[in-house]
Amino acid sequence: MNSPSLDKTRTVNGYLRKWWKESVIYQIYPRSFKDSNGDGIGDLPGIISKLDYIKDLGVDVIWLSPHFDSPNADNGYDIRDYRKVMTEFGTMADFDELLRGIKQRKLKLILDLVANHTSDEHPWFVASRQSKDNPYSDYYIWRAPKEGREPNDWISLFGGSAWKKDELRGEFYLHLFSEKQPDLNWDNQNVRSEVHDLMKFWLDKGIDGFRMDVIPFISKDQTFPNFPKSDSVRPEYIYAAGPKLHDYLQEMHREVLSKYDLMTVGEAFGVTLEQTPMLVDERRNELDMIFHFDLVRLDRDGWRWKPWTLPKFKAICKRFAQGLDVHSWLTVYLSNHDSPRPVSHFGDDSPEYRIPSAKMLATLLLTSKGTPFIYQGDELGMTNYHFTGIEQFDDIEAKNTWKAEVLTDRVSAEDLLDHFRKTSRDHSRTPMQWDDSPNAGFTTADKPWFAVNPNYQEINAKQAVADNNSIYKYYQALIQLRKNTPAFIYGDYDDIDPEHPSVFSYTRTLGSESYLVALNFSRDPISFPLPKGRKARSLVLSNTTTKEEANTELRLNPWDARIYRLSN
Ligand code: ISL
Ligand code: CA
Repeated sequence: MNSPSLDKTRTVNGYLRKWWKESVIYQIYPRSFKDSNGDGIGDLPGIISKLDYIKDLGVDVIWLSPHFDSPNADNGYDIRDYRKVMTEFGTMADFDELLRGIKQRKLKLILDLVANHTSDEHPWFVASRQSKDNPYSDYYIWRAPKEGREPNDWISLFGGSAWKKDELRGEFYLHLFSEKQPDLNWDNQNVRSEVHDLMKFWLDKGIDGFRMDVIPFISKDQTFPNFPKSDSVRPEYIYAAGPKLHDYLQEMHREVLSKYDLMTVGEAFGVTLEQTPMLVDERRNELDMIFHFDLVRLDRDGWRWKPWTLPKFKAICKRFAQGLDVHSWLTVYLSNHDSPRPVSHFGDDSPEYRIPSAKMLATLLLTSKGTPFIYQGDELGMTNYHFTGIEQFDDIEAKNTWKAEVLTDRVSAEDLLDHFRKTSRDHSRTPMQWDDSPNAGFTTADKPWFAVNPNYQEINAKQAVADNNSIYKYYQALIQLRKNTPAFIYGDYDDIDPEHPSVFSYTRTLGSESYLVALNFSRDPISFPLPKGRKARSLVLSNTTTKEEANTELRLNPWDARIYRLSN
């Protein structure tokens, strides 16, 4: 923490100080980050070559999406060998050099623990399906057919049934994701010990923690009742409410997490705000923080897109910023490798407003309450990709949904494509745009593994780093401001005008320090009255050249973002 006012204190505003509460985290999806050997696929040496770029942005921690050996049915979220680097990404020596480079730059590294399931090519599953009485038979969840059918009506989050009949073993196995991602049986103590051991393998190399993939799903009610009749409950809320989740996380804390100075963030698809303290209250010794999905999926109904409003967006932000006590910490994110690009999702990716709206969203991300996560390329204002046909998609979720919905004539191809154009995970997986050379400098190969967004000529890191008015430079300024302003980290949050249809304005207050953030989520110029008795004094930062020192009202330009220091 750079701020001198915090140097010596152990608690701030009632919160215990922790390095991960004061950090800004940058997520790398290695497949799409940087290719170093011309095979069209991102790799670890490619990341090493860009560590200075990451360091210069001002972030503190890198979250690396899975780099482990995988057949890539789900781009690495289907692990075949937890102790081997995926061949396309390089070698263990490359990993060791990456970690050295990260440490040398005083950065930290967290890895992606995918332990709810493995690849079906993992040796454990290969053995498990051989018979019902070998040491690995119960590493996964097998059930006999029920009247010749699947054991219950659970569905895969990638479409279709969550049960697959294995002809060799003659039973069904559970897969909450693709058939190539069989769920591990966490009720089996041997499975839990195996996971603890693989965690220690990487922790003993010196990594600084884990992002834990769908960790709330690891415990299942193994009587496997059908879904509750009311079809209003989405499957992820059932899957995230297993009976022994907290036992297993507390055991993991005892056996592994408590032995290292690390941070953990659970991907909590299907966990509500009300359930959050059960997972992250520091007195429970489970996880440090979790990712919620309420905000990034406020416009989603399963794979379908639905309209959203800013008051709804703000209500979610307020609920989370005010809904936890000092013993629970939050994350803040607008995107990751599973979501569309923020400037296309929540901003305005038109040529005229892409830059101000991307900066406006960055202002929200970096002045909100909770540890901010930046996804690779968002610091450049990278946009969604203009998909025109299903053959352009790579994501197994898109392909499986297409099979389950279009090939069964339940939905028209055009209808599904309309939704995918707004919601697909593939939007965030187009290669990082480094410069205006062929394939955006991502690879020297003629054909990268996935299409490069053709707008790389004007949207790329080389241009951004050289342009003082770039989104990248604005992210740098915001990150520095956040680090030097404890009020943005530990300060109280208050929404100034929850019902305003286009302006999002809130204060962050810590003791006598109070800041007002005003964000115009529209193309309309708006006069925004300040709250009675509050005067916006000095303008600290803005995404435009305005110098407006406001007293009673702000005249906001389209997609304007302003940060003012308030005087009480
Ligand atoms: O699209 C989704 C569900 O329909 C996503 O929200 C995502 O699948 C879910 O949040 C779980 O994501 C994690 O686990 C998946 C993997 O495909 C995602 O990339 C990962 O982030 C299975 O490992
Ligand atoms: Ca490569």
